[in-house]
Amino acid sequence: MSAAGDTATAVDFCGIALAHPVINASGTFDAIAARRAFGDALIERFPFAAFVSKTVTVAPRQGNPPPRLWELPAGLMNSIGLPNKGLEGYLALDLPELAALPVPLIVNVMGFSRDEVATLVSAFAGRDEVAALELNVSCPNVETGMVMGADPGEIGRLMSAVRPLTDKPLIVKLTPNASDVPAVALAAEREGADAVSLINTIRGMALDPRTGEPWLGGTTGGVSGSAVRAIALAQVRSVSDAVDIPIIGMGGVSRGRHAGELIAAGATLVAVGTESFRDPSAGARIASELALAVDAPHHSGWGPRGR
Ligand code: RRO
Repeated sequence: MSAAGDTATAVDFCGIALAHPVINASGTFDAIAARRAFGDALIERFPFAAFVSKTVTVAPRQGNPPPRLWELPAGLMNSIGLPNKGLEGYLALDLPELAALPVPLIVNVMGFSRDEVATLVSAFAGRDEVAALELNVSCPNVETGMVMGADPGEIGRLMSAVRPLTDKPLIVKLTPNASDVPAVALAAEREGADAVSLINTIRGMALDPRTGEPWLGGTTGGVSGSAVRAIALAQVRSVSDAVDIPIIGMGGVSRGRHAGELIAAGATLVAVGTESFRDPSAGARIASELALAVDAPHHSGWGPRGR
């Protein structure tokens, strides 16, 4: 059975109709490159119910120097450093291609100040191709030095600055590198966030065995994959206890069962990240596995957490 288009798996997310609850994590699936590699087969069997694009910043960025990846026994560590064409380049070159995908488009943006985030939100506010915006708040605010997503006060001020700029759903992508993630989620909700997504990667480091120096060009990196799944589950559960807005849960999902567990912990949607690097069609498989588990007469009891 295919999950796509099956009314039993359809889900409403902030007013956006989705065929099933599985989407991609930002930056883990290059739909433009995949279209070139797989042609129309990608469009006919698109693996996700919505597409979240890689983070866009106001100015173009080269990203971090290599090496950018380090494989872990149960995951991956990245230090990609936000390479992207910048807002103008995205609007001119990427948006037309991404708008042709057969699913709603969510654009992930990051600013290094509240003004930059406001510029990005305003730029997409009137674009009909864009269904929702995801605010990546994992970077330090250049004005305060604080990581925006680590501090409830920073998030509250950010949201009150950008909320009036658009009617589109605003999703705040929470960082797990914060002492009180539910408090950050609650501050976002109070100032008008429509949803939160979590977890982003967890800060880690690897040393070059020959030199003892940091392996990654960016010194530290973000850990993802199976290694973080239990942490994601705990954080989704604690954020679900704190807020009433929908949650996109992610972190180490490679099976329908893992998606079902995040939904049981309070997520409305589940995002697949690292697993898509191994298998670009993983999203479709996970959605089908999830649908089979939920539909089975003797399923193991996963179900939404009453939201
Ligand atoms: O580009 C990156 O290095 C990156 C980003 Br913006 C992010 O949000 N999470 C991550 O693990 N890497």
